[in-house]
Amino acid sequence: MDTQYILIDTRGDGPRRTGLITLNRPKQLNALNDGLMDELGAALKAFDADEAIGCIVITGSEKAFAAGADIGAMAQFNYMDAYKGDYITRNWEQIRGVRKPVIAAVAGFALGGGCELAMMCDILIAADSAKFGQPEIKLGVIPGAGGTQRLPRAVGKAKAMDLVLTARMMDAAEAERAGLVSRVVPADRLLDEALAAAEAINALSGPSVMMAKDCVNRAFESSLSDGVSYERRLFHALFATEDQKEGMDAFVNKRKPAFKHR
Ligand code: CO8
Repeated sequence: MDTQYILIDTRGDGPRRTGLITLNRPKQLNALNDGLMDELGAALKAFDADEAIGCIVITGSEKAFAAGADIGAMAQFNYMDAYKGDYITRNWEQIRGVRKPVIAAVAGFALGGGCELAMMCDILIAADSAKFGQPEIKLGVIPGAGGTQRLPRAVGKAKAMDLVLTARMMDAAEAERAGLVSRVVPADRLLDEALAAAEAINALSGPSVMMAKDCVNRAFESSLSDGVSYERRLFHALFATEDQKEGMDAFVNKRKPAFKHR
């Protein structure tokens, strides 16, 4: 796939590899324009469909994961431009359809749509240089790709209101304390840590990984009893897989499992 705004690569040498997507508009701090979002959507779809890929990592540059949607591209929009979604607002929810785990490896600015993109990922690993924020209010708008919904679910109402209403940035340590990110690592270790997490997931059973992701996401969409019941159904379903036989037999016989991802 020819790309202008992202770099696409694969990493790892096991039977399942990691799909690596690097946002690459460095001069604009990876501001998210239509071209970038189209390429990102297509790359995610291709990796999700590729049997040889177990996990996907999205990263940016040292200075910015992404400093938000492209403000220049939006500046002259009228209501119908925004509402019809032909530009800038299209393609933003592609990532939600990805069934394999997606890890965001965030260094530098993750602002506005950049923070929203990171929050759409399944695991968020931050460099100690990372800065998160939803500064849209300073532009006379509000977050438009889930920031007002995913941020309070991640950090609670108090901090979400603080960030969304004052537009202040939160550093990596505060983001970790608040529960927005799962780990903070030195900036020069960021990609290695994210790829190591991806490798660990690649070695596991594909069906159980996809169903685990599905179940955790369900926790945000359902009542506790519905979520637990959904989890129970998928737990039962995994007993129909070859990998469950292999995983449990390997444990009982004290050997390493060789998952077939079926
Ligand atoms: N859009 C376009 N260009 C940008 C953006 C952006 N979001 N952010 C930075 N740039 C450009 C700057 O214009 C500048 O370009 P140039 O060199 O040509 O002047 C270049 O990147 C470098 O930026 P700065 O010189 O400003 O660098 P600083 O280190 O001084 O500051 C900041 C870095 C603090 C990140 C600053 O650039 C900034 O505040 N950026 C804007 C952050 C922002 O407001 N983000 C929110 C955007 S709105 C949004 O994301 C809504 C998402 C809704 C999606 C809805 C989908 C359905």
